Amino acid sequence: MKIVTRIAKMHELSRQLRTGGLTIGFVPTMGYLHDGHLELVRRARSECDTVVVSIFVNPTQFNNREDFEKYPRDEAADKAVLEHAGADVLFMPEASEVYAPGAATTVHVGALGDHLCGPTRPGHFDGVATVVAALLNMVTPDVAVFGEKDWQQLQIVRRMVRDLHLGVRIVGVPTLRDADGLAMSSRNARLGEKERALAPALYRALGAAVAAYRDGEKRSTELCNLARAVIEEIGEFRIDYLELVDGEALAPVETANDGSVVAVAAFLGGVRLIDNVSLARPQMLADASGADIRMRSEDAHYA
Ligand code: PAJ
Repeated sequence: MKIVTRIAKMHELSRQLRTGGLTIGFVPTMGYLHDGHLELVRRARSECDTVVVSIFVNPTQFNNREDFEKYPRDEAADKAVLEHAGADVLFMPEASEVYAPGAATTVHVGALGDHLCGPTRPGHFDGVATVVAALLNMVTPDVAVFGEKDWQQLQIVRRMVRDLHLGVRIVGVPTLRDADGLAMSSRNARLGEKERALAPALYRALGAAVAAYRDGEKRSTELCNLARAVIEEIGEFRIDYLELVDGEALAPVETANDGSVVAVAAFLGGVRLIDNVSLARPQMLADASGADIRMRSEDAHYA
């Protein structure tokens, strides 16, 4: 695996690969890699001849200095894991080069940034879109792979690529979960033992909404109340939002349909966790009590 840190080198390498007739699949990350990230790497590998993974903890998408500094990092482990996963290039640009002195141009994402995580994280999605646009220009991939775990981010990236004609194909990958249903996340490492045991309630809550929708309940308020009750029963969460939204426009909907997504963000022991599930293609079956959670393999591999 090649390690590249300079942007000019990355440009040169991409040019060489393309001249050699090879396609490039790109997986942008902030490191502290887990199996969810590796699923993206596997997908990039299945789509393209070469796989570039970037690790860059992007300062402009954090809402405060402390959250940025506390973000977990483990460069040595990440390198080993990527080597093992068969990534061809690890791209780790320096913040001083990504944001050169005097850098002033940003991407503003518009209305998609106003919903869900937007109100609690002002400027976050502009920071994400700006760095993703910059990384896409550095790597110039044919395909870029993102996780559905960050549903809003995925929709925003898709829209940006379309609006700015960036000429890259965006591929979304279903959320990878631990056996108890908790969506894998670098932030899970910050949960204490007790919180870690409680955290899967988020997934059970989404499961309760999905189960009710399948049983014919279409009223958004009812579906959200059912999900909210599962989380509130635990007593340890502070819910930021729990909403049923249109899967593309991200605006709340009153009546659920197959294009709806139920999404949640909640604080648990100082850690902000997010999760979501699409009503049309739920990855799980769960009853309202959470007693019956099974991964459905045919759902786990939709395109
Ligand atoms: P990061 O949180 O490191 O996530 C990198 C990619 O991995 C994102 O596309 C995310 O959706 C995906 N991912 C995370 N957990 C996942 C899971 N459990 N299953 C499937 N995919 C998962 O998202 C970012 O970094 C940054 O915002 C970034 C796009 C790199 C821009 O800085």
